[in-house]
Amino acid sequence: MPGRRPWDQDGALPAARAALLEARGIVVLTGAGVSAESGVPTFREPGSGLWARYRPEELATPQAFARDSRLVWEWYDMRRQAVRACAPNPAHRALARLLLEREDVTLVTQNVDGLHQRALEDEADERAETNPKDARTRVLPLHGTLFRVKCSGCGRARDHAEPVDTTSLATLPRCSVCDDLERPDVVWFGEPLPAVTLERAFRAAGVAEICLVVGTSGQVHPAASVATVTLESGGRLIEVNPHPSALSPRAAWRLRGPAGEVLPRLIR
Ligand code: BV8
Ligand code: ZN
Repeated sequence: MPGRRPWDQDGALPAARAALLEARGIVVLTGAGVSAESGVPTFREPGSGLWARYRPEELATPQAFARDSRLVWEWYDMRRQAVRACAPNPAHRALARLLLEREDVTLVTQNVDGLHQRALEDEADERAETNPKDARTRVLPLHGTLFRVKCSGCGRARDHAEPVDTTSLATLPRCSVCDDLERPDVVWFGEPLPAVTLERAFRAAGVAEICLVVGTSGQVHPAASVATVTLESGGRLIEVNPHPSALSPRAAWRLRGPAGEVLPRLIR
């Protein structure tokens, strides 16, 4: 067929589109791949610089922060600056439209870049008639956000987006209440996910007829098991990913293309 995208050879896209339209209840699970076309490097595709030298599993841990807070903050400050220079891509915008148009859609993300939230504000600004307040509550950031910090001592959290001077321990952010070191308010390996957020994600997944899995290798738990909850309650998976993932074998439709191209066509 003329103009067919390489990733839509087997005609899975129209079938997946129909399933999405007919579904009562949709849960979306996204990972780093949904932000790839915004220029945010994913975890497992070798980037450049600091990232290539260290495995995220080595830096995104409480042990790494206790051992070398300066180095961990250097990695996070680099990522914050990288993300600040990025914009939501058509994949984020398509998912924001889905959230605004359907109250039975919940977006569960593993990403800490805040791009889904920015896309939702951008889409809502362009469509004055919608009420983004409700949609905002249906975006569940399982692993926290780069743009908040919390005290490693007393736990006090606050929004924080300005650059951090990571040249020495003495210039890292400190809590104004107990003076302990502040850390990025993200969930590190070995740390529990925010219980209420995770419970809401599992509840939405349990009543969803479709789980739309976008841009995740599906290797990190318990996030990846959001998809399993939908399957176990009789729902089906649609996967959008140029490559196979740990969830691919259980997907009813596999759309092997970049999210920025596929999602605007899947969610028209
Ligand atoms: C916990 C925040 C317990 C920080 C992150 C053995 C077996 C099972 C589990 C474990 C195990 N050993 C340890 C565990 C538990 C561990 C875990 O799952 N480890 C994995 C590595 C095996 N999990 C934990 O530690 C969790 N906590 O279990 O606590 C507990 C309970 C109670 C009390 C105390 C303790 C915490 C996990 C959260 C870690 N934090 N992020 C930060 O970001 O800095 S994880 C981080 O990595 C992300 O958030 C995300 O979850 C993960 C990255 O995965 P992806 O998003 O999938 O990205 P990836 O690069 O892997 O893949 C990108 C995909 O995109 C690819 O498939 C690619 O093909 C695709 N793609 C590329 N381009 C595009 C695209 N797709 C579409 N379009 C494109 N253009
Ligand atoms: Zn404190």
